[in-house]
Amino acid sequence: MTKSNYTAENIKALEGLEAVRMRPAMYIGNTSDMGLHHLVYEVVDNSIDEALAGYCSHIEVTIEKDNSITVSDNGRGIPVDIMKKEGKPAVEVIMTVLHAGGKFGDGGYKVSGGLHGVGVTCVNALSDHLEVEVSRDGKLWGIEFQRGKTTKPLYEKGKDIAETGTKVHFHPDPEIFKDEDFHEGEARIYKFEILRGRMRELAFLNKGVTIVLKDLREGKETEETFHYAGGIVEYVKYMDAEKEQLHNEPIYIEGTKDDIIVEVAMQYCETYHEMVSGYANNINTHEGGSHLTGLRRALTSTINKYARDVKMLKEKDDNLTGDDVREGLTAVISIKIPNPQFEGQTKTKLNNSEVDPLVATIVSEKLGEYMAENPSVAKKIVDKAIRSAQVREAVRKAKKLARDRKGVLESGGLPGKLADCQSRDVEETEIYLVEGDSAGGSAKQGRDRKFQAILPLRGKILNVEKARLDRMLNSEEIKNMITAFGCGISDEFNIEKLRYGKIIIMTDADVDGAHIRTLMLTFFYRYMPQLIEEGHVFIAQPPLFLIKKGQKHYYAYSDEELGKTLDDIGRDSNPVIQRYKGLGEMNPEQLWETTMDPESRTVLQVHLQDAVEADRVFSVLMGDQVEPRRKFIEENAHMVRNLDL
Ligand code: 0RA
Repeated sequence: MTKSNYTAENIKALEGLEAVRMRPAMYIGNTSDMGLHHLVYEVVDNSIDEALAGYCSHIEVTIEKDNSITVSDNGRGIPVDIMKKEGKPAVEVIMTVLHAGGKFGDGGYKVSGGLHGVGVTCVNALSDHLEVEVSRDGKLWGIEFQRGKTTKPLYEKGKDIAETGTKVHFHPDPEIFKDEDFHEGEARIYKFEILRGRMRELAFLNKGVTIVLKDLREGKETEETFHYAGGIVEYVKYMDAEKEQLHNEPIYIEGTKDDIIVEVAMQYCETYHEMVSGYANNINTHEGGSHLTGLRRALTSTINKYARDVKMLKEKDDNLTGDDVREGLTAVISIKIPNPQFEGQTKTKLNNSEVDPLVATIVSEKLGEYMAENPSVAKKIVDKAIRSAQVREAVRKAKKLARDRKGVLESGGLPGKLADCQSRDVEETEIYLVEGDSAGGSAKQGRDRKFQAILPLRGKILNVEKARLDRMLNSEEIKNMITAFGCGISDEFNIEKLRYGKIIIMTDADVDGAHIRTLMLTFFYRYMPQLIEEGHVFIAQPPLFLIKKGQKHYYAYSDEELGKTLDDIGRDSNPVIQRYKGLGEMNPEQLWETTMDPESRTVLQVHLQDAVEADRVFSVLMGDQVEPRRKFIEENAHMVRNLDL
C-alpha cells in the first residue's frame, strides 16, 4: 500500500465509525433487543477466538448494576505495542478502525467473526463509554473511549501483573438503543435469559471453554457457569434429555480436511421427527447450507449401504429415504471454516460448495466404521428407519383417504357423528371436539346450531397410550376429524378448505382429559401445524365447581376462584359445592352457559411460539417416559390461561 493510498483508507475507516452510528442496523442487524445483545456476542467472539487459538480457557460475562457489560478472559491480552503505520497502540487501532481486527492474527484465522463480521469496533462506536484493560508483559494497561472516540489514550494502570488477559467494559449508548416497545424513551436493558441461551450454546460448541455469566443488578443477582468437556455430544444429550434414546451415547464424528474442521454428534430417539441443527463458525445456520446437505447425503447413503450389506433391506425393497433415516434423529453439525460464505434472507445459510463433499466424505467414512464396530446400535438404527418407511406408507394411505373423502364430502359425506352447523362462514363457525358421547349429547342440545358444530370423540382415543402416529391416522376418531375439518393433512394441507374458524377442544378437567387434549394437539402439531400457527385451535374451559346458595348458583374454574367466590357470597348458611368430575355431569343448559356461550365462556388460544421448545414439550408429552409427562401435565393442566407451546 502506498502512503497516499493508506491515508485514503484511513479516512474511509474514520468515516466508518460515523457510518456505524448513523446506520447501526446495517452493522448489527437492528437496534432492538437483538442488536443490543449482539454487542455482547461481538465482544465474546473475540475471547472465543482466543480460546480456539489455544490461549484462553475462561471467559466471564457480567451484566453490571448500571446495565453495562464486562467481558473478561484469560487469553494473551490484546497487543498494546505501537503500530508503525498508524503510530498508535494496536489495541487502539483494533477498537477504532473498522475491519482492523483481522490483521492481528498470527496465522490462525478468526473463527467466530460474528454474523455481521464487524467486530468490536462497532461495539465501541455504539457505546457511550467503553474501557479496555489488558494484562500483558507484566503490566496492566488501560484505554478509554466515548462513542468510538479515544478519550483516554493507552496508559499504564498497574505493574507486576503475573497473569494475562483482556477485559472489555462497555455501556450501550442509550441514544441508540431506545426502548420503543414497552418503555418509550427509556434505554433498553439486558435480559439474562437471552445472554444465557447464547453463552450455553457457545460453551457447547467450544468444548472445554468455561463461560461464567453473572447478573449484578439489584434484585436480579444470579450467576451461571457453562462448561462442557464433551462439547456438542453434551449438546445433543441436553436436547434429548426428556426422550427415550435408541442407544446410550451419541455418535461422535470428527475430521479435518483443507483447514476445515468438521464435528458431528448424533443420537436416535424413540420419537418420530428430526432435529438436525448446523453451525458454521459458531453461527447457527438456520437457513441450512452445504454442511447440512453433505451430512444428510452421507447419512442416507451410509445407512442404506449398511442395511443392504446385512440384508435388512432385501433386493426387492426400495431404498430408505432421507426422511426415513432421520426419523427420531437429533444431530448437531458444527464446522469451523476459514472463509465462510453466508447467504440467504438472514445470512444464515452456508454457501461454500466445497463443504458438501468434504462433510459427506468424512461422515460416510466414520459413520460406516462406527456401524461396522457397533452392530447392535446399527441394527436398531436401520430397524427404526424401516419402521419409518412403513409409517410413511400408512400416512400416504391416510392422505389418499382424506383426499377421497373430500370428494365424497362435496356430496355431503360428513362423519355420521358430526352434528354440523348451518353457517358456512368460517368467520363465525366453530367445531367442538367433545370427549365422550354423553357430553357430546349435551353439547349437541346446548349449542347454537347456527354456528356451532359438535364432533363427539370416544374416550377410547385415550387408550392409545403411546399412539404411534400411523396408528393415530388409522383411528376412526382421527379420520372423522380430518373429514370434518376438510383441509387435508401434511403437504396436502390447504387452509382455504378449512370448514370452521375455531376448533375447540373440550375435554374433562382431569388428567385423562388433559391427555386426550395432548393427543389431539400433537396430531395437529405434526400434521396440520398451520392450524395452530394461524390461531385456529382453542381449548374450552369447563368449570370445576358449581356453588349453590339459596336460589343463586355460581361457577368456579379453579380452586382459587372457588375460594374467592365463597369469600364473596359468604360461607354461612352453607353454600352447596359440587365438584364436576366430567363434562357429562352438566346438563345442556349448564354446558352452554359455562363453556360454550361466546358471551360468557373462556377459551384458551393455543400458540406456537418457539418451535424448538414446542418440540421439547411434545417430546415430554408424547414420549415413553411417563414421569416427566405426568409432571408436566400436572404442572400445566389447570394453570395455563394461554397455552404457549
Ligand atoms: C490479536 C493478537 C493477539 C491476541 C489478540 C488479538 C486478542 C484479542 C482479544 C480480544 C478479546 N480477548 C482477546 N485476546 C487476545 C496475539 C498477540 C500475541 O502474539 O501475544
